[in-house]
Amino acid sequence: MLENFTSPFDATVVSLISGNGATIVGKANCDEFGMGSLNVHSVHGPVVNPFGLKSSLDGNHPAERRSAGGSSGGSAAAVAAGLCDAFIKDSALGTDTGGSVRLPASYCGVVGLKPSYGIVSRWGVVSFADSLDCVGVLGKDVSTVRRVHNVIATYDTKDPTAAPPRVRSKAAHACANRLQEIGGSQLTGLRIGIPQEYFPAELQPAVIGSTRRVIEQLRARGATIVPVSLPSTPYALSAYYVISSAEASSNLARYDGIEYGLRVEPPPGANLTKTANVYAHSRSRGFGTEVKRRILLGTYALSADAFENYFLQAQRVRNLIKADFSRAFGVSSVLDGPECSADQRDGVDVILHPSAIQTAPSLPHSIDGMTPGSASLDAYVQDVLTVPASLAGLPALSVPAGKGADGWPIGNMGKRKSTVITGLSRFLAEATEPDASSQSETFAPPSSTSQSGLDSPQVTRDAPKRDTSDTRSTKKPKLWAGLLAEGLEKYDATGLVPFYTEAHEVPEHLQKYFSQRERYFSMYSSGCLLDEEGWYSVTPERVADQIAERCRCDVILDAFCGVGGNAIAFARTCERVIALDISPVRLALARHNAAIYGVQDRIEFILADFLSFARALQTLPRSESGDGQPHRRKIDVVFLSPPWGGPSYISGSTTRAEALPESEGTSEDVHAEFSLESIRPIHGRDLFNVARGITKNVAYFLPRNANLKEISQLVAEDSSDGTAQNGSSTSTEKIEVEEEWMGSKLKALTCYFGGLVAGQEAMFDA
Ligand code: MGP
Ligand code: SAH
Repeated sequence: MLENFTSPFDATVVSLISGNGATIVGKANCDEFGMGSLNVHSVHGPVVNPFGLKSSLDGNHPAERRSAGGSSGGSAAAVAAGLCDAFIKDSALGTDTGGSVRLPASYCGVVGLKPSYGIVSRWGVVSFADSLDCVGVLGKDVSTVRRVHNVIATYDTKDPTAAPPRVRSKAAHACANRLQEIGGSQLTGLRIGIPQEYFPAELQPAVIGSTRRVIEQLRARGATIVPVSLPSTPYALSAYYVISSAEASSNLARYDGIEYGLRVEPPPGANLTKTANVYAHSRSRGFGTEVKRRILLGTYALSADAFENYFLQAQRVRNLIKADFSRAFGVSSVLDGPECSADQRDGVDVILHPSAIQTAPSLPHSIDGMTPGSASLDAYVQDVLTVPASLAGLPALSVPAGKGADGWPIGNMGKRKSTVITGLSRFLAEATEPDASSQSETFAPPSSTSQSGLDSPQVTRDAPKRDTSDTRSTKKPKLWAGLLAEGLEKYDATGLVPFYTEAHEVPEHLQKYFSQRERYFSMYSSGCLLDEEGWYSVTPERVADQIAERCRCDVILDAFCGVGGNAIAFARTCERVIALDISPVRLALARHNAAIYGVQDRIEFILADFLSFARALQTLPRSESGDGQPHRRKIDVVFLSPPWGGPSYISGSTTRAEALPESEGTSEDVHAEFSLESIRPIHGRDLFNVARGITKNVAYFLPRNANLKEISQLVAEDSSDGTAQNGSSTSTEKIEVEEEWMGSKLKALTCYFGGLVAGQEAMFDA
């Protein structure tokens, strides 16, 4: 799809390393769109693990073609082969969605780091699964990886999922304090957890042996080895493939052959009035088999029939996995938890386990010759030990840990509770020094061992417990107790996000919103659910009611549904609400919240990008042609409440001077003004024009510090009817700006256009 495409700009990570003196020596081979565990899904062919070639150089071994691991296999192979020796010698970047840096590191005998989610900017990185993708580092040794990591782990305002500076410094402090407690080169005080679930039957015996050696060395240096249990681990792989494929199916929708990438013209005579016909040819030819497989899997998981059983279930598993880690660490991740959720003294500092179930597998002679189903399943199983850290957003590092029975490298992995890797890397590097005394190759997993002197894990969990008693004679137990009343199960999103009832359960940065919960949803205590973005962007109920009153009509399009604050209010004043959002989780939360208000049946919740939706709408004929073909649905009002670029919107837009060249830019107020330029996903002015292409009746929810001059220019610049007026304010159309106050506090502005403005009612049906 992107074979002949050259990006017109560099990703932030590339600019950062170049700016710090690096020379980019080349782009490495990888699985197409990062999808694969063996690096065999690439137009350039598979990556061959250099270890097999190196060991043949002594003349005693034949060259062996084994996998370098995937998807960032090219980067790992390049480091292992010593091809990257500029800048910081022997390092390369890769991307890790479910193990794509750690697995190749393990197979190639190098160090691979997946930083915490959000620590390294994803801006400019081709997206696979937004909630999991991380840029990682591969290097010959731990100190190299640390140096590169320190250069690229920088806050980037261009990445909306970047961990904010507040979270970074909190993590750094927590880590520094803990390291001070441990102190010195001895590891006295360091608590290392060994998770019993990470020793599955498929693990090669030599991998167990090597892990055991590492554990013994760490213990000899004073570390305390603690068996831990992460009971949801067996469900992680399935949840990972559902979530990552669902996100991929949505992300890869952008490759339609229209704007960039491969374009294959439809054959002569094809019905071009159907947009899908136009896209299908490019997508069928441009994507490889594995990518298509995942798009189909993901699209299915998001379809109405499968959404509940697959997508929502996978999200619940993800939360259970995060909770497992929080319990083992005795503290929640700084990325999403309150200060401390369990007894920290019982928690471990790091968790250690093998990186992969085996040494590098042999490369298949031909990918096409593999049985499609079994081949991909075999490949998917390779990720079994790496995906939990991805689902939980935790940092994880794979370091070489000796050789397997076949003489090939083994990796061991550590996960850390904090977002900073200093310390852990040192411990692991020291622990895996080559003078390791060899030990027996048999190892009983800690949970069942008495020889190792480890106690059985004492881990409790408050997640739903499975009833193991014989239930045949009794009524089937209810497995899931949701927040919604009986009969509404299909709308129930319980478990997707926590339902907070007490302030102490709420992460610090959400406290201010939690204290206003009944303003957002007066029925909050009946079980309303909000995720992080939902908390800081939901429209307070009374404000939403006021807007809904002004927007009374037959059909309203709520282009940015979020957790449903406005959609629920519109359902009370409009016949029909079409609610869009690109986040399946928020859409599920909105539907759940609507069910609490009893209005879920008046709202059509559609997982869609507003821009694509609007584009698709334009291509349909206005009225029914009688031949059963879809036609353009009449939409009376479009409501826009787009993302304002995060909770820091109030500090204004630094680029405002550019946005309005005629402004003086001197007074303090000017600096605090919010420019439409900061609206996501596109410039607020362009977003407005897209909405006006659907109807003139637009309500636009904007920050209280929005620049009024820019807003007034919207109608003058409106090019939706093809009569752009180049900013000359000749338009006679009026705009009404409503201030949304709550008590003595101005919360936001709603700007009304077209027939929604008093005195312009005639425009409503125009
Ligand atoms: P706020 O200023 O972040 O919160 O947002 P708060 O606590 O009400 O204000 P404070 O100054 O008293 O601390 C005010 C309101 O703006 C919120 O209640 C939301 O309705 C809305 N809002 C905030 N953000 C960041 C967004 C956003 O990104 N998109 C949309 N559509 N609305 C937002
Ligand atoms: N009015 C909503 C809040 C909207 S917040 C409420 O009261 O709950 C903005 C929402 O826009 C987020 O949920 C985000 O996922 C969604 N979004 C971002 N880009 C989008 C796009 N291109 N199309 C549709 N929705 C989008």
